[in-house]
Amino acid sequence: MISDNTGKMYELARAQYAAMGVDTEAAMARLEAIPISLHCWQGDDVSGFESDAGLTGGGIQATGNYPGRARNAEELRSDLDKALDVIPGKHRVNLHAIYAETGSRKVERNELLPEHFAGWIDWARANGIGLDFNPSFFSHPLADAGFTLTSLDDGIRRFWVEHGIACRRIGEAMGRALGTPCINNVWIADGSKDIPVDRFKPRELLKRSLDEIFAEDVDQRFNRDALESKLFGIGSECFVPGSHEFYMGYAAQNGKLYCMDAGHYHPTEVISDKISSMLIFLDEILLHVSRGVRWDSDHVVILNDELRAIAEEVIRNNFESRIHIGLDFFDASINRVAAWVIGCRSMLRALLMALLEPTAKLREIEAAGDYTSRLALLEELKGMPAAAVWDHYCVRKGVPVGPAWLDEVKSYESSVLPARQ
Ligand code: RNT
Ligand code: ZN
Repeated sequence: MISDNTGKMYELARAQYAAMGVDTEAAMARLEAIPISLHCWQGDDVSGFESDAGLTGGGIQATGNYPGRARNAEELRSDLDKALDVIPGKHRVNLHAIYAETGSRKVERNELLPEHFAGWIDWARANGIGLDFNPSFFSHPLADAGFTLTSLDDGIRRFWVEHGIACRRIGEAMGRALGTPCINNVWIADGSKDIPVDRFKPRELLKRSLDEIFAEDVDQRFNRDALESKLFGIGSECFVPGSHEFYMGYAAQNGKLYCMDAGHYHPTEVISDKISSMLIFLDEILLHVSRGVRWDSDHVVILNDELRAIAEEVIRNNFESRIHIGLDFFDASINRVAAWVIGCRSMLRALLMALLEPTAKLREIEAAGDYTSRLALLEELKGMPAAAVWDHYCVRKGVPVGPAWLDEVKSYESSVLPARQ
């Protein structure tokens, strides 16, 4: 019944877009080819499986106590399966080192091996999805002092360098096993709460540590290194060595990917405006699409102006092959499976809306200096029936239309989550 209506609505929408020079079929075909990397850590509040302590330090925090947090890899994979079930298209999953499966044995982070991710790799292969990865430089006694790759203690710094090296080998194994490069993202929480005297030394150390990590030969076809900058964190308000300028310079000089997290800049700065600058100097970048509310709060991504602007930059410039899109938020106050679905479906809708824009025509108008028409058309476009195309896309992809996905997630919640007390 619903799909009958979506079919009719789609035909009307298709004609309306065609009259504007937009091919809705081509838009859906392009959307289908864009994977979104779903961050596993939304499923368990960034706890990981190493200990019961959960997220400690790192300057980040998941707030809320909604029941049903995944407590182990099977639960987390089952939750991810549910989310992926109601998201149209083929996507990816982004893991952190703290999601290793080491059985009953404690394995130090500098000793982690690909075999500790065999369960994840098998699962990804069975589902036909790619994996991305992140070394975990937080929630660990050797990170408690607030410095890892920038530690003045050479033993501590060495431990974390070894962790970085171990994780690149894991990323390479994932990429090789799954036939799609693993984007391996380094983010450290290092920094200081109050005003430091020496801002130079930690940055020298960070460069040295990264050089040591990347000196190891790892196959670029299977593992790509990314570096994520940050402005501040909880407890590192005054100084973060891994700043925007630091990693931008490092990435440009060393041919690495730069990772832009939407919450990691000054409050009025937006990553949508940075993409075109980055891709003048770098081959590829990684996005951590997030939603900061007043600060880097990691709220669930929604279809707001900045999300649309990010999608427009990707689509208008045909940057799909150079931009890896990952999500990064963690909200423990709502159903965690629903959080993934809301964020991912919003990201896809933003991309589809960008794909439904008559970009060539808008470019012509702009080049001719007709800014009146540009503004008028951009506003009129907001009233076009993109929702009808989205619903139809969902039907074609065999996922629930509109809010119907929520019923599925709710029934999963009532049948599966109560056992997790
Ligand atoms: C933290 C960074 C980082 C983390 C994850 C868990 O501010 O955004 O990407 O969210 O690595
Ligand atoms: Zn991030």
